[in-house]
Parts: sequence; C-alpha cells; structure tokens
Amino acid sequence: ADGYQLWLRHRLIEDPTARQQYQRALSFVDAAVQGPTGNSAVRELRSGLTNLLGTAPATSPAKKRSQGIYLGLRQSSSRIRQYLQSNAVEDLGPEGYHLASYQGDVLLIADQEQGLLYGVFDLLRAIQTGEDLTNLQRTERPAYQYRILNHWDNLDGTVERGYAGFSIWNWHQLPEFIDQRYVDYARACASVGINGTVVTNVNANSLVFRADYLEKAAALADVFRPYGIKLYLTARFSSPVELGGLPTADPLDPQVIAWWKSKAAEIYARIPDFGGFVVKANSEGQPGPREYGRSHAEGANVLADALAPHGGIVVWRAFVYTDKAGGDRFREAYDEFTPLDGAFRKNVLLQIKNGPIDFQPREPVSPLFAAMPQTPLLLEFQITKEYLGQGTHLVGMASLYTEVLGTDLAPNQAGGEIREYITGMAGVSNIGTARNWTGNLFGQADWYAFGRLSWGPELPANTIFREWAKLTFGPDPTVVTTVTELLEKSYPACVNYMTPLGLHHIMATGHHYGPGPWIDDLERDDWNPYYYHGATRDSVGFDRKASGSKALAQYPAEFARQFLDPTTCPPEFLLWFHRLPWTFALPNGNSLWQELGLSYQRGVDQVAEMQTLWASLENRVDRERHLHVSQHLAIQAKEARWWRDACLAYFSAVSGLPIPAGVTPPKHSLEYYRSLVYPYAPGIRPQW
Ligand code: BDP
Repeated sequence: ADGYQLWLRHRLIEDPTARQQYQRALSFVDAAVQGPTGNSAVRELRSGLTNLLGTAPATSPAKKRSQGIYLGLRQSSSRIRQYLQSNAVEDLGPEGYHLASYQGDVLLIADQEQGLLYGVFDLLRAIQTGEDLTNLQRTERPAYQYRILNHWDNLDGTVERGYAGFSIWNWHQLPEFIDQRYVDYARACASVGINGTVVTNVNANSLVFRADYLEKAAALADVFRPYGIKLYLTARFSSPVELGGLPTADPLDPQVIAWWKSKAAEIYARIPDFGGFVVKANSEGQPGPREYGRSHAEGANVLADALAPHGGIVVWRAFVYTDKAGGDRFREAYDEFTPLDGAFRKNVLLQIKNGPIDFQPREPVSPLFAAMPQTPLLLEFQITKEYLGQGTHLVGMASLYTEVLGTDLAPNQAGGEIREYITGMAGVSNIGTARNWTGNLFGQADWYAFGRLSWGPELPANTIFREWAKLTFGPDPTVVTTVTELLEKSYPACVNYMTPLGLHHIMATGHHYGPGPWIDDLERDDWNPYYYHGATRDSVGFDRKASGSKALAQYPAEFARQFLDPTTCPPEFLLWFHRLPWTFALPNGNSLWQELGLSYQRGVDQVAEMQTLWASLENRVDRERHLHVSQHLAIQAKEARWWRDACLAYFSAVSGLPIPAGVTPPKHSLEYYRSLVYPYAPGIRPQW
C-alpha cells in the first residue's frame, strides 16, 4: 500500500457474498466500440472488473440467462436499441453517459465514446463503494466543458510550488521514452473527469515551442488522447523575440501576428487536437502586451486569432499586477479587466483565481466573477497547497472548493452561485515524482476533489470525502467515517491556526511556509505580510469599505451588504474588510483580541483531535500508510503550535495586550520566532 494506485485500487472485494453477487450480475462485457477512447474504456472496465471480482468477464453471455454489461453508443447493439425503444434518454452530449439496469443487465450508453470512458469509471466506482446495481438509473453530463489541470512544471524538471518531488514529465527522454506514469496519470485524471492538462509552468519558457520540444509534447498528447485529455501549453508572450528572433513581440506588429499564426499551424500539424495556450502576462516579471502599450485584450486576441482556425483557445490569466503603485492588491484584477469585457475574441477565456489576492487559506471570492458577463470564465484553484501547509499539512481542500463554488453573489435571485458564472475549472496540480504522486497521501484527496467538482460542482464536500475514503482505504465503515470526519475537521483547523478572522497573506516570504506577520521590508508594499493587516497598538485589519480602499464596492451590492457592518460581517471575513480596535466586541461577546487568541488555540486543539482520530485507525489501516499519515500529522501539530505562538507573540507585542485566558502562551520570545529561517524550502519559484 504505497499509494501509487491512488483511488483506482481495484482490490478484490473481500466479502464473498457481495463478490458473488457482482460476479453473477457482471459476468460479461459486451462492448461495441471503435475509437481509441472507446477502447480504453473497455480496457479499463475489463481490468477493473477482473481485479475487483477475481475473474475476467467474458466477452458475451455464456448462457442464455447470464447477466452482464452492454456498453456502446446508441445504435451500437440490439440490446441497447431495445432499451432505448422503451426508455427515452436525453441528449448526452460529447461526454455524458447513461447507466441503467435493464432486465438484469447493466447498460452503459453514450452519444460519443468519451462518455463511455466516464461511465466506466463511474461504474467501477459504484462497485468499489458497494453500490447496489439492480436499481441503477442515472444520466450524467459534466457541468463544464473545460476541466483542466495546470502543472507549474519547468522544462528542467523542477516544479514551482510543487511539494511532491520533481516533474513527472521527463522532457529529456521524450519523445521516445514513454513512462508508464504518463498512462497512469491519464487514467487517474479521466477517472475523475479531467479532460485537459497544461503541462508547463505559467512562468513560461519559450523553448517549449521549439520543434524538438513540440515533438516531445506531441508524444505526451498521444498518450493522453485515448483518455479524452487535451494537451495545452503555456505561451510566453515574448516568444516571437526569444525563439523567433524578431525585434519585438508587439501584438499588433504584422511579423508578430504572422509568427503566432505559423507557430499555431506548426503545433496543430503535430497535435491535431491541441487545446491551446495558457498565458500569464504582465505579472511577476512575465512579459506581456503592456510593454508595447497594448491591452490584455489586444495581446490575447492575436494568439486567439492564430489558434481559431484550428479550434484552439487562449486561457488568459487574470492574476496580474497593474502598473499603478500604492493601490489595494485586492482591486487589481477587477480594475484591469472589467473595462475589457467584450473586447476579447470568442475563443479567449479569462482564468480567475478563486480569491482576489492569492490562494489564501480563506478568501472572499474574487469580485471579477460577477463583472465579466461577456467573457467566458475559468475558475482557478490551487490543488498544491502553497499557503496551506504545502505537502506537510493534511487539509481537505474540497471544503474550500465547495465553499467558493457555492458562494452566492446574487442572494436575492436564483443562480447567483460562483459555479453558475463559470465555463470551467483549472486546478494547479499537486503531483510530482513522489511514489504516491502527491507526497502527502491525503493530497490525493485534493486532486480527486478537484476533478469530481469540475464535473459536478454541486457535490458536497462530505460526499467527496466519503467516496475518496472508501476508494482509498476500503469499505470498513469505521475507517470511512473516521477519515471523512478527519478531512472535514482539517480545513477549519488550518484556517484557525494560520489566518483566523480574516487575516491574510501573513506567511513568510518567498516560500510562504510558516508565519511571518512581522515582515515589512520587501520591495513592493503588497508583497509584505504587514501591509495586509497593518497592526498597531490600537487596531488591526484592512479597511476595504468606502472609507478605505473601496474594494467592497467591486461586488454586487446585495452581496457586499453582508460585509459592510463589522458587527454583522461573518467573522471569518472580518479583517478582510475592516480595520478594528483590538477591543471591538464580536457577536459572541469576546473582544477581537480574545477571539483571535482563542481561534489560534482552537486550531491547535483541532489538529490534536485529528491526531486522535487517525490514531484510532491504527489496526484498521495498513502500517505503511498509517505511519505515513501519523508522522505528517505530528509535524502539522507542531507547526500549528508554531503558527499560534509566533502570531500571538507578535500581535501581543504590537498591541501590548496579554495572551488571553484559555490560550496556551508562546514558549519563546517574539525574537525567537522571528529568527527562524529556512536554508531551503521546496517549490520555490526559480529566478525569473
Ligand atoms: C503565486 C505563486 C507564484 C505563481 C503565481 C501565479 O507564489 O509562484 O507563479 O501565484 O499564479 O501564488 O502566477
């Protein structure tokens, strides 16, 4: 049990009665498929069933009365046609499927073969989780067309913000050497509905557009294709200069336009179903149209025009820095992009991080989601947990994802949830060469959750946790319940011990690991943790109301209303929007200072509870994985205390207030916590 198989651990069903029932009901797989995707669907189904049931299914009914699976497109077999005569099945689209039990058999029907692939993984999951197949009756279609992983992987094999080893893409040995990992990666992605992958870092390298690298990329695309996954590449805006030798990358220059056109044609000649470009422009040292006095729309459109004849898209990232100094970082993406709504070509999608700042443990949603009605939007989540304890801490990200997707920007109308505003989801991958893919075993749950939500954004976190627990640790109900509880506790715990009450961006510089609320000496104001809370002897927090940066006004008024008054503002967002005296009274009667201290303490206590929960599974989970998780939890417990102690030592020194009653006081002086440095931390961004 080293974790390599992820949630696709099709282990023999232990319970003999259940196994026999499934064996009888699924004795054959009658498949009518033609293309490579249909074939991988059948291959997955056969091998999954063989492993789960201990016998290989036949290819057709052995006896007249034997029961099994019929799988194919609508017209593909008489059995399916017969079913459809009496059962109307609506249009399934390119990726949807219909699963039904029919006179003792199981039917899996799709309009296109990619749907069969998703249906197969659903069916296998149903068996793994012990579902009764006799009343099977469901139609599934993905909510979004775009369900994409973003790898921040560099061509040299390092992974920016990667905490699970190095990049799994072995550019050196591609295109000849096809690592089995590429195939298993594609299987895992397809099994949760992911249908696209960006294999290169948003801090891009134009080298990937050179002919030899395109050949390597094409080899990856060939592996992914039978699993319904499209390949995308990040496009460095200055590529026409760096690679093309042109004097400029000005998007309106005819030579530049021609360069992108011919580059796109070259890519499509090698990768006919290439997805498109992802672009980070004018942000953190990345080049962009601003250098030439052009807007983001002018920049994006040139790339979009080059891809359009081939059916590709441009994913333009909204994570930008404006050139105006001294503004509120919260406002920047909105200020920069809202004037451009309607100015982008049809095949440009704007990719927006869930929050306005940067993947904080808890952020209010980005106001941009409701402000670009004419532009298709992708929601970007981090799966890798740059600001949430990275590969070390156990934090079930499904809680964060579902909170964001369900946030209702139009509380007085139907359909105002974030999930209704978007066309797709992008997730910054957390995988690497670690044997178990994610370093921390529980990181697998975050990859799983991202995929499941990109298919069905209304799934509750609890459902996802339960599924993952069953698939990963088997059907023992005690294990499933305990792992689910552990995951549910973990997200609020992390927010409490890192950034309670709406504190944000107080992580140490560069690597963002561990507390650094005192840091105030970086080049840009908005890179400094101090800027985000501005604590003084009297008060703390960031005023984003009309009296402050006015960022709250970027939201629809009926959504902003709940934040306006600090006495009714949801406490978890308080210091995002208000600057308040330490003595400010919260609804529960505690002062702000007391509540801050107690929240940090609660976070520490919650991690201790997580440890107890996990310890209770000692004899129910294999030793290898049990030890792996307990050791990580021990680090998390130590570091939760570090967060509490360092932050409270600092805020107590600034405010002059004593550590509140009920909170364990810091062991060391503030100086001690300030002096802790890392000689090396993983995942740090390479030099631009
Ligand atoms: C920040 C990361 C940085 C990324 C950047 C981005 O610290 O490494 O390059 O986001 O999203 O969170 O472009």
